[in-house]
Amino acid sequence: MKSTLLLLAVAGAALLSVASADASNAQKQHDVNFLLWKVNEHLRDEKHKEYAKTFDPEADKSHYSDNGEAVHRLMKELKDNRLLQQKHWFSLFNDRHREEAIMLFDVFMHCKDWETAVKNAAYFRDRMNEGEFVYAVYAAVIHHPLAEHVVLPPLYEVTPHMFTNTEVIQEAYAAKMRQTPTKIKSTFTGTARNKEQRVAYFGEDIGMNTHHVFWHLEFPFWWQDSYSHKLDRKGENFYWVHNQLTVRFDAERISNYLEPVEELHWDKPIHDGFAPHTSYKYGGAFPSRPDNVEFEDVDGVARVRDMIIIESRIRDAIAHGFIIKEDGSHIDIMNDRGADVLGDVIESSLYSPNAQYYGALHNTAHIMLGRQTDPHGKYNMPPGVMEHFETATRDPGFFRLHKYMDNIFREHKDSLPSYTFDELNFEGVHVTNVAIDGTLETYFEDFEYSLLNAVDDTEEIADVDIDTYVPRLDHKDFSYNIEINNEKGSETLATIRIFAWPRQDNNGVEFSFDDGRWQAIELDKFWVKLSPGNNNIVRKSADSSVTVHDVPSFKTLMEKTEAALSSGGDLDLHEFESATGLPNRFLLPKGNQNGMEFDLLVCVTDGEADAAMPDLHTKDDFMHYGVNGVYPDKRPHGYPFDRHVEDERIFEQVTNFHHSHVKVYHHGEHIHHHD
Ligand SMILES: [Cu+2]
Repeated sequence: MKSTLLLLAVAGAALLSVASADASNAQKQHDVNFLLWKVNEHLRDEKHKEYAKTFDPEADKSHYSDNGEAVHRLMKELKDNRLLQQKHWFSLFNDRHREEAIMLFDVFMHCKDWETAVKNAAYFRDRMNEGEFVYAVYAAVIHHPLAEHVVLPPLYEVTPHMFTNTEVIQEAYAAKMRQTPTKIKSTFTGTARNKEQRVAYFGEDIGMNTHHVFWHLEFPFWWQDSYSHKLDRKGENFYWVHNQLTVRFDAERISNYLEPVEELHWDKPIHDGFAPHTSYKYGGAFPSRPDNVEFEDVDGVARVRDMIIIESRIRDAIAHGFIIKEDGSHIDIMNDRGADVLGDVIESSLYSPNAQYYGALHNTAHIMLGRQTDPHGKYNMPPGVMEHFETATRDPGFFRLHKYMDNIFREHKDSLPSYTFDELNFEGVHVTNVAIDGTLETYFEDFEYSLLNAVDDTEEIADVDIDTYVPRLDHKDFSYNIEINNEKGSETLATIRIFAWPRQDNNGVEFSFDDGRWQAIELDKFWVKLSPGNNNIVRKSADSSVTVHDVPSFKTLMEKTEAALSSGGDLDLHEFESATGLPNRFLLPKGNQNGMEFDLLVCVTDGEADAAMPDLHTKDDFMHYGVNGVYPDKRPHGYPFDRHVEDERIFEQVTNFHHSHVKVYHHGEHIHHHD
């Protein structure tokens, strides 16, 4: 989601004046499509080819808002032959790789007009590592105001190796050699002997993986405000997006009769091993890890001891209620801002007030986990799945790591005072009934995507379709039917927050309210105007503001773009502009045959007091994880269940909340819609 606010506030007059002479949406979409199409091969667009050959990035510095500083820096690295070679793996967690990718991103961000950006992209695509190039283009399209309406093609069709099993990729290469159109079945990794396989559909879902990548692109840990603006509540968003992955994964586990994830401990073995069955396009297979590996120090990264020290410094800060800044002064965290500061500290991002002291618990832990197969670099293994946002959730270790960090956040949140009746009460507003129209029912459906960009080819031979199909969790459409009585006597702006959590654990033991609420899954959040008297609000599951819809396939995107270009018509891909958010398919946890019980909480709070911007009740696609310069909801993420519940009766006493029980069914049917 690109920001218009941001465009006005930061980019200023210079940008607006060139924007009028700017390329059309269809032209921009065409350029991005072709820059990312077959990214490991040569450029295919004639104009781009010409740019790559003849453009001199430093010839006219007036096209850059920094007078060509960023491009000069990158050109110097190129001329000095310091850049990572092509046809080599790329990892964001490799400091040098990341530095190079960001240098290119920095060039894009300083291009004052679209054409200059495209010329640079074509030029550097021919000369830089492909992984770095893709990363820089994705980050720039997300953050550059000039790319506001550009839709990024599905990442699993741009770099299919990062999403697809090795066996399937090998078959794709064979199909390409034979020039035979092929549809290949993909299955999840592991076997029935491994109970973790029961939830592999979650960690290996290509849409969920894309969501994870996109979130980290919207809120990069390497972000500096000088690129354009401050990322609002970045640290708190970090906590929340991973909290939601953690609690959702546990709900999937309970759906499949598995115990919730155990948190990771540095001084205990990593119980579950992992065989990724995934390979780099260049650089061989992702390393596997056997069961019950003891953590070892990783050369050049960290000692296990360092991790424990960093953790205890963070826990100390939580116990003290303040973070110590680099200059020795204190930041109070005993308030709603606390989680934001802690998020910056724990990830850590460049927003961390003291990375020297608190380290980078999350990022370092990702690398530590990723390297346990070859901690001393004896076997020259490439980075593990944990070192890529695309692949990290495939490893059950990911969820153990995030449970561990989530518990640190909980320690902080639980140290804050509970909400009181007066804080939660919305005087004169009563939720009188909540019903579900339709049934809460999930199923698996096969989904097809193209592997064309995985295989090598030549321009002379025409493409044949090479696709794979993979089962994905989805749910039937349903609506919430909410009755609200407004006694205020005038129109009232209200926020509606919908949460659900599993009623019982995998042994059938009921969760206490306080444990249940910490596992609250955010299903939706929206603003409405309540009329005086009775209001009947019907909210569709498809409209959930925490989810996004599937982006069209790369092929469809290209066809639509070319059709718009040749007819001179408009290209409106508005609904796909932001891919940050869980796939809507994942709104409901899988549930089970008997109906898995959930507590359903509908909370209506004061919209006037909550809203960080006007007219939220007229917007339907504002939310996700919040960018646009300002996060729309002033309340903390997870409100009102983010704090320790001292006395759950309060939640039954406030009439603006509604608590009921619902069941989510899964009948095991599997819908195939390929040939
Ligand atoms: Cu993450």
